[in-house]
This record gives sequence, structure tokens and C-alpha cells, in this order.
Amino acid sequence: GIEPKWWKEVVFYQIYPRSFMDSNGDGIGDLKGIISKLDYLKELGVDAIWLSPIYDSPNDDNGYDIRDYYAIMGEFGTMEDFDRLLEEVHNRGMKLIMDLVVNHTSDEHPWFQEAIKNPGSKYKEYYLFQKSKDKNPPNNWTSFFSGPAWNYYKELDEWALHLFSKKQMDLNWDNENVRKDIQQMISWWLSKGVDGFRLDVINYISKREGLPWGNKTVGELMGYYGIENYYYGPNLHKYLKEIRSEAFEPFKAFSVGETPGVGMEMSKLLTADYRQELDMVFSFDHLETPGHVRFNDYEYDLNYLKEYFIHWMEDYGDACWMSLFYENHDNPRMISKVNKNPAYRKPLAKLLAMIQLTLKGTPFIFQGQEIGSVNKAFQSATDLRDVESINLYKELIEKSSAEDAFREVLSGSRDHARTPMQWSDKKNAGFTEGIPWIVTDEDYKQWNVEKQLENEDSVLNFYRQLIQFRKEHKALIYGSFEAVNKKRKDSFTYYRRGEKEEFYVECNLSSNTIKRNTLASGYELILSNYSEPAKDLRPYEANLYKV
Ligand code: ISL
Ligand code: CA
Repeated sequence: GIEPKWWKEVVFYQIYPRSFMDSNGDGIGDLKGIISKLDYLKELGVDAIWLSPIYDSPNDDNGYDIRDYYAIMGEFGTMEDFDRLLEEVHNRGMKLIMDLVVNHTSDEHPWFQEAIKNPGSKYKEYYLFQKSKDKNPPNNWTSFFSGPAWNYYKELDEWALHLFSKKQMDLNWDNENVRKDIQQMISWWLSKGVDGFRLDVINYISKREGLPWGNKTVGELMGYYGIENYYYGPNLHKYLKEIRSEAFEPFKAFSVGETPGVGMEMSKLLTADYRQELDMVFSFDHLETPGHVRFNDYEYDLNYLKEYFIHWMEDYGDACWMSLFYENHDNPRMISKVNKNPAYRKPLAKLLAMIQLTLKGTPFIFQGQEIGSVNKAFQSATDLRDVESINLYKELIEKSSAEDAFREVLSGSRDHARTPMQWSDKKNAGFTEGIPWIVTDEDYKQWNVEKQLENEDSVLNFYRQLIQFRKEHKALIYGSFEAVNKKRKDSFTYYRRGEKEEFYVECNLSSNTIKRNTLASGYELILSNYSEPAKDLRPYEANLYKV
């Protein structure tokens, strides 16, 4: 059977603090802003919050480049603000998890600074420095944010590894002091009462010894060189078990690993409860349909999503528990990927909610998803803020027209998910009194929280009803999953069966009208994204029945 855990029963909500709510008019979201919106989240039914990084950082990658793990980013507030946030979250019966970014630190972190200023110090061993035989980097690994994964330090005549931006220096996890310092830091936050962590690119921490050259075929296929030497490294399990027992276990803290590219079998090894590594992972294989990458402009096929979810729910096993999500701060909006036609925006938003909140696993909703947010109409490259988008744009204009380059960047830009949360139709979507750090478009005038709170038929209310219903019916959490007519294209129908109750969900994954599977008599319709019943399933129709 499945072991009950709080994190299997909750609905998580991801906050990207920079873009959530600004309390002091400087155009940047902050902790006080988040506190002012906790009642909104509570009303929505959210039980747990994942906060993207709020630590002191020079913001080369919006906080994923940490300068001080023990301090709050000045723009976001103070440690007092944080303590109050945590208290207010707990007062409302909610949980708070933080982002743990320990594959790398900022190059402005004192450890790295010490490493270059004082090469004799122990901190030199905290990072991955290498000499090179010639003027080129020590190997052919590439960074996820363009160019080689190495910076040259003249004063040392050595290179240091960075898988992400030039200011995000990879830590050397094979060094015991690094691991001890990280354990200590985790314990420090957990003793404050934080309920757990989301572990940033945690499957990248163990690099193959000697940092061998990346395989050319793999590099060409993936678009990045070197991956096979670290995406699932030799000591990964050892290091995860160690932080689990040393830091997480004493506090019974929760962990969800961000693990790009690991696939199901490795995910099992990382999350099976008896292995004592991570509680859950985010797998990303469902975010693009096969043959496509994030920066392609194409229509995402929901039939692929269906196959992926069925596969995981059927095969992941009772010792593992999956995360259910479509969006986060690194991806364009799901609605825009599936169908850009505004006529379908509302039914499609609700269909996605229905699937996410009735399948077996823990749902993670990304801010704005609950009001049916779509990609932004950025006007020019100067609107871009994300280091990945900016670097890619620079790389692309070398070989194509500015127009083509911008178009490509727009199809995958992480900035779509990072524009201000749309609270109302007031100036700057009610996000700030000042000038927002990133532009938005006109969409908030129609699509905003305030409007949707008033409208019974809104996407927001659909989320609220579904979350509420899920909470009241354990069959939707621990119940078994059984797909019906699995192979039938465009149709996604399934049962969730609990000890006392059974539910049936029928979805049309396409924008065509399709025949419904014969429905046994006596099913009671609980929730639908269409107001009147009809004989056939209309575009993106999604219905939940009690059997
Ligand atoms: O692996 C990738 C490309 O194939 C990337 O998607 C990468 O895994 C992903 O961007 C990692 O994301 C996390 O770490 C980054 C940070 O920029 C992201 O915001 C964060 O979610 C570096 O810390
Ligand atoms: Ca602010």
C-alpha cells in the first residue's frame, strides 16, 4: 500500500518572489508582498508554498546565483520579514519550502572570492578548477546559458567550471568540507521551521572523475556538451543519502529534487521511500513533445502528456510518488504551447486544471496558472530580462536576422513565466505602484485575479472548486488510477478508485468535437468546464463524475 504523508495530500503553489507582489513601489516583488497575499492563497486552497530563491544574490540568474546562503536578498526584505512570512504561513496551517541551490554558488560568494584571492586556502578545493594544456578550456563542456562551461582566471592561470551562467560556479561535491557546510546551512534553515526544500538541478552535483571530454554525438543531439558526465554522476546516491540522513532526517523535512533528464528508472532510484534519498522529483520529459526543444515554435500534443502520465502512474510503483506540473519559472505557459487560439483559452485552462488535480500525485501550480495565464507579447529584445534568453539572442543574431532570432527566443523564453502576477486591471496589473522590473502586456486588463474572484465561471474558481473537492475526497489522492480506452486518440478517460468512493474523469484533448465513451448510467456530474450538458465532447471538454 501507499504510506500516507502530508506532502502527498497537499496542493503546492510556486511563488517566483520577484514577480509576485511588490509592497514598496520599487517595482520588485518582495516578502511583505507575499505576506499580503497569503489569504488569497489560503482561499484558493493551497496548502504548501515553494518559494523560488530569496537569498542574497547579485541576481545574474534572479537568485539562482547565491552570494550568501544565510541572508535575505535586500530587494526582497530582511530576515525579520522572512521570519514573519514563515510564521504567517504556519498560522494559516500551510507549509513553506525553500529553494536549495547547491550545485553552484555565485562567483561573488566569499568561498569563491577566497578561492581566487588565496589559492592556498581550502576554498580553492570548493570549486572545480583545472589547468589547461593550451589557450582553450580544459574540456569541451558547454554551458546551458551559451558558450563554454569554463571561465579563465588569469591570476591563477586556471579555469573554473560553470554549467550555468558565468557567475554561477559549480561546487566540488567530492570535497567533504563543501558537503559539511551545505548540511549545516540546510539544518540552519530547517531549525527555523522551514518544512523542506526544492533542490535545484540536484542530479548534476556529482561529476565524473577527471571531468572527461563530452561525447560528440550526445552533445550534438542534446545541444549541450558534457551532460553524460554529470547528469547522473557516480556519487549522486551517496551524496543524497548523506544530506538526507545528516540534514533532512533530524527535522523530518520534505525534499523534491529538480532532476532534468533522469527518466523513470533513475527517478525510482532517487525517490523510492526505502532508499532514503529524495521524497519526490520533478521530471521534465513531458514538457515538450518528442522531437522538440523548448525554443521550437510548435503545437504541443496533449496526447503525449496523457501517455506520459499514464505510463508514470502505472509503473512508478507504491514506494514512489510523482509530482504533477506543467509550468514553473523556467518554462513558457502551457496554454500557449497547446493552443494559442484565444477562443479556447478558458476551456483549455480548465481542462489542464482538471487533469492536474484529479491524477495521482502531488500537484504544483505555478503562480498565474490559476487564472489561465498565457505567454507575453514582448515587443523587442530589450524587453528580455533572463540571462538565458539574452545570451541565446546574442548567439542567434550572429547567424540569423534580428527578427528570426527574437522569434526563436520568444518561443521558449523563461521570461513568459516571470512577468508580474496579474492581480487586477489597475496600473501594472496591481503588482506595483512603481515601474516593474520586467514589462508586461495588456492581457491583465481582462485576465486578472480580481475579476476572476467575482466571476463564478472563472478559471480561478474552477481551480478553487477542484482543489476543495480533491481535499474532501481521499480517493482523488490515494485512490487507484485506471485509464479507460487508453489508446483512443484525443480522449483521456480514467477512474480514481478509493475505498469508499469512485470518480470518473472524461477529457477531450483536442479542439475538435469528439464522441464520448459510453457512460454507465447513474454517474453524477460534479464539475465541468461547459455549463450545459451535450451529447458529444466539445473542444477541450473536461468532466468529473462521481460513480
Ligand atoms: O537542463 C537544462 C537544459 O536542458 C535546463 O533546463 C536546466 O536544467 C534548468 O534550467 C535548471 O533550472 C534550475 O537551475 C538553473 C536556474 O537558472 C533555473 O531557474 C532553475 O530552475 C540554475 O540554477
Ligand atoms: Ca519591492
